[in-house]
Amino acid sequence: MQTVILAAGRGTRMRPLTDRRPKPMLPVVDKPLVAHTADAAIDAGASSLTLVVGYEADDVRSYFGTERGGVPVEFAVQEKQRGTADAVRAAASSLDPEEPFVVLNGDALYDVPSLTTLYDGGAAVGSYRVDDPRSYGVLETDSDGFVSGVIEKPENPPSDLINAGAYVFPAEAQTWLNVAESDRGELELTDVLARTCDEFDVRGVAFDRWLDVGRPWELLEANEWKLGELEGRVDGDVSERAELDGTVVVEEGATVRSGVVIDGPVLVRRGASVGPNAYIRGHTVVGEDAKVGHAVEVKNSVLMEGATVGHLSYVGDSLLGRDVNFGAGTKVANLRHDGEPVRQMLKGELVSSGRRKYGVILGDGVKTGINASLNAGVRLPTGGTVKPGESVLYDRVDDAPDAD
Ligand code: TTP
Repeated sequence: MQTVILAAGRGTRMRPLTDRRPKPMLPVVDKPLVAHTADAAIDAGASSLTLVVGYEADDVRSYFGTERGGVPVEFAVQEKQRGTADAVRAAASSLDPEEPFVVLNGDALYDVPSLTTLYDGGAAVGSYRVDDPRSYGVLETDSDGFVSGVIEKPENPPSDLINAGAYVFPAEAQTWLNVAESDRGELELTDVLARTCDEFDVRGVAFDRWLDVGRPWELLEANEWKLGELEGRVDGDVSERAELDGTVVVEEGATVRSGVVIDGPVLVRRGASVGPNAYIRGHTVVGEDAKVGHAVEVKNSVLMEGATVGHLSYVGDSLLGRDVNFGAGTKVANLRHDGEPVRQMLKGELVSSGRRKYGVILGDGVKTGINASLNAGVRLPTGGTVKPGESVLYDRVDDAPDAD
């Protein structure tokens, strides 16, 4: 089925990681987030892909080109983020008007068997079961078990199934995309869904596994999910005096030196170097050309391309942007003394990450001086610096709207 993937988001909640790349291009294990969406769609039965791009569109275009997994890929530009219905409208000219179509959010991970069930049939909406659905769009069903609508942030939720941003629309819906602006000033795809529910039987397909990747800790979760699916292999150069346990992938062109201990699942990408005498554990990605040096411990973290943690440092539960450089002895805190979930600033508010262990989120090119210490939940802006011996207790990213 022809498939539209929405990837025009700015990803403001992912700041500072999205300062220089769109959220769908953030790395999840060995490929960008949106490539996982696209590949799941292809496995589930997509016959063509139209990616709706906007912010930093060229990044997405150059990654995908014109074909993926035997399926043609096209791009549609949404100049301004005016809402999800507007995004699909931008893609309409590349759709066959006589055929139904699938729409997927390009910043979510979907399990393939559930997505296949979504593709195998008529109009449908994907959903996911959560304990407390009150802050989401919640699915309502009629007496025949079909979806009758989605209610946004209800005080008394009609079900525990939330809208997972995955839809099969009938061909007719291509002409229903000119919806009115919602209260929050956007053109919403859920309004198109509402009309589809009025005129068609809409299946609710509950996904076994699904993850919306909107906030930095969800990028960690996304990497945890996909690292868990890796099969171990060593194509790179690993010293016989290194110890690899659990699932470990060392890509061709990567080096693991003497005295290193790696407890998987861990991915060491091409061009990366680890050791000597380093300890990597938990769900960790050492990105392309990244370096983890002597006496460094890295736990449950993502080191993006070219990040360097040279010596005597600790990195836990953290996201390090491209070309971050740690001075010797830089330490990351990832736990509160009171054991409560670590909080992080997000669009000007302090919010709970829900994680007891959560470290730092560092923009591309951050540099720390020797013996810097970074407090749990702190974000540092792209290109930011930390003085030798400095203790960074509070967030330093500007979340003002004009920082866009
Ligand atoms: P959101 O996660 O709501 O928006 P975002 O990705 O810009 O993130 P943030 O709120 O942090 O700034 O978007 C959901 C999906 O829809 C996501 O895949 C991006 C996509 N989208 C568009 O393509 N165009 C749009 O106009 C909007 C609102 C979203």
